[in-house]
Amino acid sequence: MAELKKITENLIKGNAPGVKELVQKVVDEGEDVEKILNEGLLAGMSVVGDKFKKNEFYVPEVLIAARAMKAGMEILRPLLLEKNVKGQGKVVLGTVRGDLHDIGKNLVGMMLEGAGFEVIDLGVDIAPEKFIQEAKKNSAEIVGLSALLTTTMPAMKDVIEALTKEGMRGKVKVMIGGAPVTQEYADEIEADGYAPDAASAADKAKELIAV
Ligand code: B1M
Repeated sequence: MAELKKITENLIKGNAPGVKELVQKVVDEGEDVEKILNEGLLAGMSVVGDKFKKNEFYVPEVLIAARAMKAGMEILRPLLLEKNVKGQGKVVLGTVRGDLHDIGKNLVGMMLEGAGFEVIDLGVDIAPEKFIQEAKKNSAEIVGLSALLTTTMPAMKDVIEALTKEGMRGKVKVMIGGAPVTQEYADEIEADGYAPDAASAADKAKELIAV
């Protein structure tokens, strides 16, 4: 659909009003909301991510694109939630201690919400005790940890160790992700799941609560 391509192009350019208008238009025309999310918005964010990696885009461009993504999501979020009337479960999500990166984590949160999860987003620079406190308070099924720095990856292990100490490892699954994080690292620290991107994070979360 030409309109979805236009959404992608406008998102890459960071044109938030344009994205909002186009998303509303395709919604009104009856396009499938998941298709708009995947083939319109997320396709754009994926290009933005690639351009980052190649140093063709810098921080301001990403932030502007993320704002355009948010503008589109404001229209899609309630529709996606409606589609998944039955809640999948609760995810306590945050960027680990010492780490202030939140663009990817926010995308993961959006995708999880889109897949029907209730997301309790704690924000950035979150201490292990806070993850535990919130997981308990909300009876969360999953704790989601994001890290973008090699120096903050060990903080993920700290959360897992703290959960073990609290006797919560059997009750709550731990999913990890972030640019430097790998499946190998997830295995090493005994996380329950790893996802390389926001779309697969939603799939992985569904998988984790199914077992
Ligand atoms: Co920072 N930064 N940064 N930065 N920054 C990186 C990560 C870096 C790779 C840049 C570089 O040197 N090339 C580098 C890390 C090097 C390393 O450790 N190996 C780096 C550094 C060094 C730093 C500082 C130390 C710089 C300094 O001050 N000297 C500093 C650290 C601050 C801190 O955290 N304590 C810093 C600061 C910043 C800004 C504040 C300027 C800004 C963050 C703004 C914000 O987030 N609000 C920033 C940014 C924007 C970046 C880059 C350019 C982009 C990160 C991003 O948002 N990517 C990044 C370079 C790069 O990646 N090319 C860089 C887009 C986003 C959609 O992708 O976050 O990977 P990503 O998320 C993906 C997946 O990883 C996955 O899904 C997401 C969507 O598909 N995912 C999960 C993420 N979390 C997940 C959780 C899951 C599952 C999947 O389950 C729960």
